[in-house]
Amino acid sequence: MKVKAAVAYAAGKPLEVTTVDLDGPRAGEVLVEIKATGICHTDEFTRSGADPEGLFPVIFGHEGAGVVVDVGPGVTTLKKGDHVIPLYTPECRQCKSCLSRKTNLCTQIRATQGKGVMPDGTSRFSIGKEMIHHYMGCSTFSNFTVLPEIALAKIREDAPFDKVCYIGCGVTTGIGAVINTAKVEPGANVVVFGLGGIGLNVIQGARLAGANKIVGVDINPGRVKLAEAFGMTHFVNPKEVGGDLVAHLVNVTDGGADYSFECVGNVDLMRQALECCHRGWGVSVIIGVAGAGQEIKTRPFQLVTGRVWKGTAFGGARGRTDVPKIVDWYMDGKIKIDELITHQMPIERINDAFDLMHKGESIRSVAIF
Ligand code: NAD
Ligand code: AHE
Ligand code: ZN
Repeated sequence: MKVKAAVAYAAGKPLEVTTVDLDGPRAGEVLVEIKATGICHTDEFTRSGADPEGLFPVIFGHEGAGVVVDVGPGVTTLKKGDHVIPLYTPECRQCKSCLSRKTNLCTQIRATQGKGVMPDGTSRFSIGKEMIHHYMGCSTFSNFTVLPEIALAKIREDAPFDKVCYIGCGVTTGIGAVINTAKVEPGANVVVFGLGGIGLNVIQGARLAGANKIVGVDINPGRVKLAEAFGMTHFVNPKEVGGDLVAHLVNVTDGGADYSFECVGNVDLMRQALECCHRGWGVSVIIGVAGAGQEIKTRPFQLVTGRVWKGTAFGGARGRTDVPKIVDWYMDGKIKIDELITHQMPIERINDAFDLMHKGESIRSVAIF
């Protein structure tokens, strides 16, 4: 079938909205009509050329919501008409990782996903004779896409696509990092580096967990009002701190953060996030994705003296199990999403979303088909 998609032909170039050929679903696969998609900083990370796994030409997007329109042979858990959220972290419930109960990082299709193809090694997208890569197994910047059955969470039908698409990455990543990865307890002091689409969800997760001080760190003071509405109790702008930022944060948190979260993708901030943690027990969680070749460093003494460095992907969430519950939380008013979706545009104007991100004007942009 012919579909409408935003294609990235080369790193660093704007996307081009054009007509693409899409093959139907094969065994174990599902054809989904995407109704709305968020634009996450990770899309920009790969578009920019910083992603060592980046492949072109490609259809980006991994934060979508839509409706099942067809299923391939052998699909048993989904049917035409089901409402779904695509999962870049699938949940097969059979691989070593899923069965371990120690991680959400299902390994069933990770290798082919990283190569921009479906599990059988081929792409469903093409333009004429040219193959177009899938992205993170999702490619939600297309009005129709094909995914493996294990990479789709079935959600309730009254949930608005243009809001719950954000649960496909940012909401789940931020809240999940607090609840699943850090396991923040009531009364904890928390520091959040980066108050964008992920960091504000970390703040909302920390508030849900009953944290005491929730300290936000960002160089954009325009983030303060919204962050406070989401639960931030103290704001620190590194540009305004005279002297050492780590010492300042240790002071604000009465001896160091019980938990810190890096939500920017900057390796220098990752170090500061670890080092502002409390001696003996502070846990720092890396969420931000850093570019090819970059490395983190600290004095081993920081770990010898009890600080713990962790990371999280998709907030440690098991997508098919957890995503429908997070949709319920939103529908029941337990978590907020609408306020974070600052911009909406038709897919034809998707490049505006990247411009708004660069200018620091948006939290989340959502493109509508
Ligand atoms: P965003 O662009 O919405 O937000 C980034 C924020 O960081 C902005 O508010 C910006 O002002 C702030 N910032 C930039 N430089 C800073 C600095 N030096 N000090 C303090 N603040 C600074 O991005 P996002 O969508 O929230 O994504 C954040 C990061 O999380 C990205 O690296 C993204 O790739 C990553 N991410 C990871 C996962 C995961 O599963 N691990 C999931 C989603 C996103
Ligand atoms: N391709 C990058 C890694 C990017 C990365 O870490 N992605 C996160 C999700 S970010 C969502 O916005 C993730 O899920 N990682 C686990 C995985 O298996 O990719 C690189 O450095 O190669
Ligand atoms: Zn993302």
